[in-house]
Amino acid sequence: MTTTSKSLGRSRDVTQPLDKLHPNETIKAESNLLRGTIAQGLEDPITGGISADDQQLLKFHGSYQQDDRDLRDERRRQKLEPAYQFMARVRLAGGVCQPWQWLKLDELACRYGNGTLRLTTRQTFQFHGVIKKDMKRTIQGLDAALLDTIAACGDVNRGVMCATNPDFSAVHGTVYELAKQVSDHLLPKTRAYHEIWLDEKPVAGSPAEEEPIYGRTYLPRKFKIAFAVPPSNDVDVYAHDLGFIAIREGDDLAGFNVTVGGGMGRTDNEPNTYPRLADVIGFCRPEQVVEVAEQIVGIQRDFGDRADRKRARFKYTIDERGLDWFKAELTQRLGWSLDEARPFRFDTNGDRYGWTEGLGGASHYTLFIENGRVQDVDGILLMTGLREIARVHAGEFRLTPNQNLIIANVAADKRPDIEALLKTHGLDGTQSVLRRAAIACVALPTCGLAMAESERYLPHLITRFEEIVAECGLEDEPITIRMSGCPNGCSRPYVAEIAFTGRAPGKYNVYLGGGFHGQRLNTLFRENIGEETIIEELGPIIRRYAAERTAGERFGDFVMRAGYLD
Ligand code: SRM
Ligand code: SF4
Repeated sequence: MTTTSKSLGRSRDVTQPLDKLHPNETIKAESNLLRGTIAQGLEDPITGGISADDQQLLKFHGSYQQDDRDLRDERRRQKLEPAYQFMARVRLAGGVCQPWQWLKLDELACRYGNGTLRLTTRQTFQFHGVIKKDMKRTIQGLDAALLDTIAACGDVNRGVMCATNPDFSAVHGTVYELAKQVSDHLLPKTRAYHEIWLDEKPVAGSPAEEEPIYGRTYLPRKFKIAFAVPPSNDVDVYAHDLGFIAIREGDDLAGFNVTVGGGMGRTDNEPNTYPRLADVIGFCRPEQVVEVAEQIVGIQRDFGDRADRKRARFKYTIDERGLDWFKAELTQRLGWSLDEARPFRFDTNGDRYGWTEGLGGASHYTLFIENGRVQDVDGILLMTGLREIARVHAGEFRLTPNQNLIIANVAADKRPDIEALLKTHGLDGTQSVLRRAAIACVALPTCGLAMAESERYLPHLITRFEEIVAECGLEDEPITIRMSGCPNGCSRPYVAEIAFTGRAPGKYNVYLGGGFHGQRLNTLFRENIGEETIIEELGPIIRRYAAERTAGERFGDFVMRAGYLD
């Protein structure tokens, strides 16, 4: 069997025998453009799950079948099938949503999910714990809020990220519009989503459906795009398959430096999988962005590894064939060359908290949300407080790549109301600088790939580190700490100054020395260690940093200079 795909303005045939490729290629090719038997599986009352093939296709619809891992052993003992449930991820370019949409998301999470909303490291919402019979209602509820989950997961371009703080510069709005345009342009064209979830009926006699950008086997693997606006690298632009770094000329947007080949995922003990920082390959003008994105996606579609999914990300296509090959291929497809990359400077990949003054008299409040989980717990009434804020807020909400939330464009006359609501619900922010610079992936109990806790454990570990930094006077020093429950790196740990990746329950690999603004990968420091050893190993390094750092020296830079990683 062969697959055919076309790209804008030209057509390219890819001839690959499916039996030599990863089985997922056959599932995609034979899915009738992502329909499979998902619709039938949703109707099947015998099981709370769907078939294995449909689980692969479901990802393209923005959802994963999961099971509650806290209940796994007990259910097995009782000879019951696992407690199947679904995660649904909203596609939200640049992380912007309106207060009325927030209210709808909140309502859906309470009615069909586990009563929490999860803000992700790619600026969107996830629902957890939706059972099969409620999946359709959840997606229809999103549709009513003008939201969807199309291509939020799967082997396609995912939701496009965009620098968050709207007050950084006048160009921010233009960059956000471009991010949205790229996100929309690269959406799959199949009507499968509308038919399965929204009951759209296929129109009799309409021409055969096509996927003009992807072809019917889509991409070899997921593909991720981010837009950064210096000096903030909040999107961690070097961690994405494709990145655009805004370059300003005065108050105007001149264009973008283009970055390619970033990615975090790795597998322990498989050295041919590794995190990679993206390379800056040149500069394009704003009106060229969509074309550049489409052609780069086309290169990955045609040359990415479709046999070995562990090597199927774009970063490996680039390393296999070389950056020079890639640039020549891109130039040939574009019919023109990128210009020389232009100078730029990042200073952080973190968020600024509290109130900031925006352009045109509006202000913005960046609210810390520990590990992105919106819920009411221990006197911090995030879920309730944000619901109340959404009821009075006239601006918009912006989700940050650090799993936080900006209550954006607050008009001067509304600010006292928002301030009062933040206070009454315990959201006016007293966390340490260290805690605010930390992020953790979801991991247990929902993530099927987690080897150790992350979201549920990092807050406790941070408390241990808070004691150390307080003791040596580093309370005001933001050291980036990121934890992932497995080496896949959903919290982008490999660019953190201190990172933990799960190896087994209670055991982590420890990485040190990432660049403060995401510009340098960290290095493995210790393997498979538990909490007490972590504290014993890292405590003295932090104390020495407090005593010996030079002016302005970041923790990651110090660790390198002091020779801990030699
Ligand atoms: Fe991720 C798989 C959660 C951002 C790299 N990621 C998963 C799954 C779907 C587990 C699975 O495949 O069964 C996780 C669902 C857990 C759950 O219960 O919700 C999951 N990833 C997340 C989120 C929710 C983490 C978070 O705490 O915010 C993030 C959702 C982002 C979004 O809104 O789209 C999330 N994942 C990332 C990032 C960060 C980024 O993109 O900026 C990465 C590293 C960058 C990259 O892709 O290289 C990332 N996730 C992975 C990988 C490793 C991919 C690889 O190249 O090897 C996997 C595993 C896979 O794809 O096989 C994965
Ligand atoms: Fe799951 Fe691993 Fe991603 Fe954490 S890093 S959410 S454990 S896949």
